[in-house]
Amino acid sequence: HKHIDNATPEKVEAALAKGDFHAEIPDYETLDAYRAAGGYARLADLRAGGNWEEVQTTVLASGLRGLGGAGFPSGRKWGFVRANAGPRYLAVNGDEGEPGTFKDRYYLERTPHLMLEGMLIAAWAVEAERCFIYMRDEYPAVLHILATEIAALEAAGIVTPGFIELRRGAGAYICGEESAMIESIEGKRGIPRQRPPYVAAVGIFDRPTLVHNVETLHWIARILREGPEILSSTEKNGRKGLRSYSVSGRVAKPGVYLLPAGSTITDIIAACGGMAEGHTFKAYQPGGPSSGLLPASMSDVPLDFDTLQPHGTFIGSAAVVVLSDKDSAKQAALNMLRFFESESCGQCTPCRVGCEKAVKLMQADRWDRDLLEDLCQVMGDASICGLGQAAPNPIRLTMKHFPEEV
Ligand code: L3W
Ligand code: SF4
Repeated sequence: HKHIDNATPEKVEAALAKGDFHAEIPDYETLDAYRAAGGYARLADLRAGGNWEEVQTTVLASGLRGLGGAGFPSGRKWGFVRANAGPRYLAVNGDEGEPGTFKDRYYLERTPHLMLEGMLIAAWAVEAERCFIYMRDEYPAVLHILATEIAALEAAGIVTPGFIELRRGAGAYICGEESAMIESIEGKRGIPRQRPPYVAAVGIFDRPTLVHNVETLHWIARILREGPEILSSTEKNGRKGLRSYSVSGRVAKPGVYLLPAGSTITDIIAACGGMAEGHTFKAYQPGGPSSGLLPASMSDVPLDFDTLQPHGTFIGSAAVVVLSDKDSAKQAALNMLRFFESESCGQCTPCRVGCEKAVKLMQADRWDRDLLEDLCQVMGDASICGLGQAAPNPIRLTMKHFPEEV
């Protein structure tokens, strides 16, 4: 980890020019090491005569759901894509732009071939003709690792040259939204499309496209190697499976923690070695700024898909940020809306104008709660994509749980 901290693109370019790039990249499992441990054997078996529906049944049995934020049952997407005539494409969403989310980077910097084998298995399952990996440009070490390992896969004859195409994002949060990502892959400005049609029917260059998040593919490879039980056998607080929480903020040891999916914030803080010295737990963001803030008093809620809906929020990509008595919930919520204002693609009025208005209203000493609620209603109801639809969450939850601050 220490090798890539603070690694800016300039720093990496300079290191590349000097020929000492290796100082910047972490030790990771190369193709040789991965194959020596049995990697790509499952892919070879499937290509030699596997049944895609059996593979789909295994993935569904694990309970795996999309780990980019929405939690759509992963195996079901394969059927939607296959229902449309080829040629079909596959896209890996590696844009990981949600503030506080760094699990995809964590896995790619350690075991990139789990994602790559998962991708090739999914590509086999839907008979995709090409795979596009859309990778966040702010992850130069990951880009280097992927470029190197894709070349190694080609040299080993596991994929034909050109079958996998590595594309760099240019730093827009909205390009992590799947249809904006597809626009960007096509070489256009990344703005979300209206749905339906879903990308499973009309995706890259209007072809049926399977879109999976990096971590989803990582688990597909593991499920097929180790069995669906690696996810389905863990149970906690009535929830099944595992969740990779990206934890930051006022904890002793921030990082990625793989814990039971039914974990509460109490469990997560404990896994991080407790609160940072001198800080008292006050509030937490359960899943990115789109999920807003919950108070410390709600520390017994399992942080999983579906469990947060009754509380007006969601787990998203499990980006947990812990706030302490030294932090202001009001300032944190304002910061979240500033982020949305800056990252709104501007295509629809409720989001473009709504985020800007919300920031102005939230800068007041006392919030105009009625007006903000009105604005939240319009943004939630009438925005085209998840950015504008979820932007009201930090406003509403802060008014509900921290009324004394606003
Ligand atoms: C075929 C249908 N396909 C749904 C597919 C759809 C997509 C997936 C989920 O948002 C969440 C959001 C953000 N036929 C289908 C179908 N699909 N119905 O299923 O779709 P959807 O629309 O529920 O969600 P989404 O647009 O993928 C993702 C939240 O995540 N979020 C997360 C950000 C995470 C990052 C990151 O860094 N990893 O940026 C941010 O807010 O609010 O709820 O594939 O096509 N009938
Ligand atoms: Fe763009 Fe915001 Fe509309 Fe999404 S909700 S399409 S980000 S303007």
